[in-house]
Amino acid sequence: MPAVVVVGAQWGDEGKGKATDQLGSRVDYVVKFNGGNNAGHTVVVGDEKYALHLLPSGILSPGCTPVIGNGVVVDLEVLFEEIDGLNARGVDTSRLLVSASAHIIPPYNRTLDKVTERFLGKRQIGTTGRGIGPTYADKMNRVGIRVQDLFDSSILRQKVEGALAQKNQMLVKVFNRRAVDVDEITDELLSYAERVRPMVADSALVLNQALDDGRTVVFEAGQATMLDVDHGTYPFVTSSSATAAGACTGSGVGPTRIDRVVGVIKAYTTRVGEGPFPTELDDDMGERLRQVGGEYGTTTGRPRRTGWYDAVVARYATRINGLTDLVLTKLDVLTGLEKVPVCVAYDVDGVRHDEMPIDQSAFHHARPVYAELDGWSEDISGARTFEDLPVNAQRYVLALEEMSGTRISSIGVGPDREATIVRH
Ligand code: 2SA
Ligand code: GDP
Ligand code: MG
Repeated sequence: MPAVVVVGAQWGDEGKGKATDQLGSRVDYVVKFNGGNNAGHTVVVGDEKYALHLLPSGILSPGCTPVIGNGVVVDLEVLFEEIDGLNARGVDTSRLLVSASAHIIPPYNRTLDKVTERFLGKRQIGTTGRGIGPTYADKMNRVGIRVQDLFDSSILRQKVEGALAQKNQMLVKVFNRRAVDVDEITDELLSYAERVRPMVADSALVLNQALDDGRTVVFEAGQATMLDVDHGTYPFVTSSSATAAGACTGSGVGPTRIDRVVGVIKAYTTRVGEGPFPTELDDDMGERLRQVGGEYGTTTGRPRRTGWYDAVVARYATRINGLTDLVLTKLDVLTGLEKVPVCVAYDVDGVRHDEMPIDQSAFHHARPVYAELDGWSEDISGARTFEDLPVNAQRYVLALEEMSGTRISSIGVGPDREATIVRH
């Protein structure tokens, strides 16, 4: 399995961190290709729990080289906080590579993210407030600042000045804020230059050469299919390409080199932030899933919205990403339920839709059509083979596989690395 892309098949927090970490010992490079420190990946190793935001999950596997690709937006303060935090816990981060072309999240974009949300009022997105949207907007608007700009102070100053020419107008006139000082920002960014310099690489070259040499590379997505800027529930999305194709643009590795695309999917569904969510449960059952599943944001601590498994979303994710495998997670969270509803189609104003409606308004009106599957009461956290699962849990997995259109190659039955059933 030389080049494997790992993506979220729902609205994020499916357990991508654990899925990537599990491939760990067999992997030479783990590449983060989109997003920034809006991500939160929890990896549990024995008694130790790690919450990673900006760093790829491969950082925890000795011998694996973690790479921050060109498609990522980097908050330098957070980068070093995270590195220092891991070093203090004895994790070696010295192999980390950072693309020279990755964009930097300047401090003013954190401010703009938060004030824009406030300004949107009822139409707010529910962002993580980390400056992600404004930084990708700068990239597309060609006023972004890249890692390589840190090594030429006069170019850096010019770029900061260029970006602030527009932003200061907005901050002062629209948001009633103080103008940001060009020199202050330039000096702050320059203060990270020497520390970041040894990590900076032509990561596309490194990764392509690694694949030429037969090495294994995992491309780890942040966020998920339904949060992708093109294919998600726009405008309630993040600002990057979180689907499999993003692995190519965000790393500089061509699509012909990708061998497998793994979609990570929960046995139910969660979403953080605003936006449509057809199977959402606003009742005690929703609260039960939140409590048993520990559904609170890894980055912001926000309670996640919860609901049943949505096979329409699963089929959509299969199609958009060209999935070869699904990793089903958190099956253990459903233990103890008598019946488990699964959404098989939508009813949109009296019309049945077996596939995702083409327009957002219809999706906002979509009401789930449920199939009720039988639940199980036995503790499954110790199951390590498919046959160890109670028969109704087996049937649940097989039904999801059938409805979703991709083979389920592994099943998570607990947060630990070991709490996994590998089928293929
Ligand atoms: P942003 O900050 O611009 O990317 O926000 C835009 C939308 O994307 C959603 N988003 C996420 N959804 C789930 N998990 C994410 N990461 C953290 C986690 C979230 C947290 O792992 O728990 O801690 O709150 C993530 N990052 C972005 C976000 O909710 C907006 O809907
Ligand atoms: P990511 O953003 O996709 O990496 O997911 P998060 O780390 O934000 O959220 C997933 C949460 O589920 C984490 O707390 C994981 O430790 C936990 N987790 C992952 N797989 C399983 C599983 O199979 N069972 C249970 N109970 N928890 C899991
Ligand atoms: Mg997460």
